[in-house]
Amino acid sequence: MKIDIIIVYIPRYVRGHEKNFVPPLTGIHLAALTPPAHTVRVIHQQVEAVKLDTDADVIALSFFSGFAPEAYRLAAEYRRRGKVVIGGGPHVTFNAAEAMLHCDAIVVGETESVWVGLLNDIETGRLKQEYHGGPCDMRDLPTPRYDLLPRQFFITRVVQATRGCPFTCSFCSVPQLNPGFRTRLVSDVLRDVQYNRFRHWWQRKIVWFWDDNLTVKRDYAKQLLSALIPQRKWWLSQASMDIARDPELLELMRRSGCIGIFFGIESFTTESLADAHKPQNKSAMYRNQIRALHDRGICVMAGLISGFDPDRPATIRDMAKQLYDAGVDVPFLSVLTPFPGTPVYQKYQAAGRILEDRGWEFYNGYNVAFQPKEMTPEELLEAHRDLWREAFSLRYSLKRIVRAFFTLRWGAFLMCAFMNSFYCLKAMRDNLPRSFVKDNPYREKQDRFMPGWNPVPIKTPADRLEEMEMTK
Ligand code: B12
Ligand code: SF4
Repeated sequence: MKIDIIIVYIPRYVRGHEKNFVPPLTGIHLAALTPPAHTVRVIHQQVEAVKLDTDADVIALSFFSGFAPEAYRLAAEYRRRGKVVIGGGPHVTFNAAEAMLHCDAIVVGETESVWVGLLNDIETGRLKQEYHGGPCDMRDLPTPRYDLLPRQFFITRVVQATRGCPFTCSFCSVPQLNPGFRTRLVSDVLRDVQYNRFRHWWQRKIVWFWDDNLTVKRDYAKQLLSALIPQRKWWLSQASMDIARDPELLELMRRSGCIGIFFGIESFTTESLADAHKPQNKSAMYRNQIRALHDRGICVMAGLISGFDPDRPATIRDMAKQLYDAGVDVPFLSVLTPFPGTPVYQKYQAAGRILEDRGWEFYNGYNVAFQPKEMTPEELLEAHRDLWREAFSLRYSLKRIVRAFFTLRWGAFLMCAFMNSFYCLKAMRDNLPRSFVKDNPYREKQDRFMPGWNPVPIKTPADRLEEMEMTK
């Protein structure tokens, strides 16, 4: 059987990406789980056009919520061409009834336990509409099919060592999506780390752990990092800020080649951190916590979210300076999004604060899909765009690069310089995050670069409900 795995994507910037940095792990992992009797291809819509006329028998679509409209458009096209369409991923997991309207079958949850059975069911004509995959025990997971990655991605070795996170941040679906905290055998992780058939030296050198929170179990993390030392790699991952209090772990991170850690800082105000259910973050400590990583030459990437209940336009705009002063090397700036499966979704749903006239395309991390407390949705969007422009202005980007030159180790500096230049170039070219509201202040610019671009009629939650009623 021929299977096309498509990682669905809608450009999140008005002019798309100048450079495609890191690939998703999902497609090449699913491909590795697929028995060799099948022919499998992985298509990343972020970098390559999706062919509707394909010789594949099965189309597997993986998508985040913001890309659901495009996924459903593709599903309809493929089903019209007689293909079997399977859906999976975070959006499908929390919107099973909706996804089943568009796909022949869906997988809710983690796929490892059901994927091979599902493919057998297709072959024997017994495909069910819904499969439920429980949390995988992470034993014997194969090395991802790196050989199937397209050339366009700059970094290629993405690895997962653990799944899950014990925290319960209000905006995050990980605790529901990947319950518990599970680890792979260190020897299995090393096998992926040792895969070296990549084209460029930096692709062989860099390991990007796509974990939710790599350092949760300290014993495990220390064992893994000790095993990494002789591999002489440069690695990056996500972790919580409490690692700054563990000098033994920090030292192992340095020795094993850590060049970057992503912290979910989220906000600088105590009230907003409380609203985010993130009491473990204390803004008064950010500077020292970040310094603990800088002392080991490690680049600090940080996620900041605009739109918590106590936020106001001025507190959002202030973050450009605050994040620089705190020592952040590379900021990632999102708008609070009530993704299904998160506590914030339930809260806004119950309070009638989800904006019912906004479709899933608003759920891409850069748009407003809810009624903020202290401002209008338009004010939130505008404050975010101002923050984005200011944080990635030439002045701040250069300041961060210069500071990194004097603080970070070589690999970490390169990473910091590359990522800041990437975003600064976007800001200089006015390549802003896309906005979908019809009267958005950036519409004119957006339309100039992507004339008439709108792959599907925008569907609202009310339309979706109606659709479901009709098919009952
Ligand atoms: C790594 C990661 C990233 C990376 C890589 C992105 C990418 N495209 O893969 C980066 C940092 C770039 C990123 C960015 C974003 N991310 Co992210 N990310 C993750 C993270 C931590 C791990 C995903 C992963 O690789 N898992 C390992 C692989 C092997 O498994 P998997 O993808 O989970 O898939 C499993 C199942 O879902 C299933 N499955 C998945 N697809 C399919 C398809 C089929 C057909 C089948 C059968 C099964 C199946 O099988 C897999 C194995 O069990 C998750 C959290 C999480 N725990 O999932 C968030 C997560 C996926 N991200 C999320 C979000 C919101 C974003 C951003 C929008 C954030 C932002 N504000 O900008 C951006 C979007 C960027 C983009 N390119 O689209 C949300 C998605 C929520 C949603 N409902 O859509 C998550 C769940 C975190 C959260 N906040 O709740 N992200
Ligand atoms: S945002 Fe990070 S720390 Fe919070 S629950 Fe999600 S993965 Fe864990």
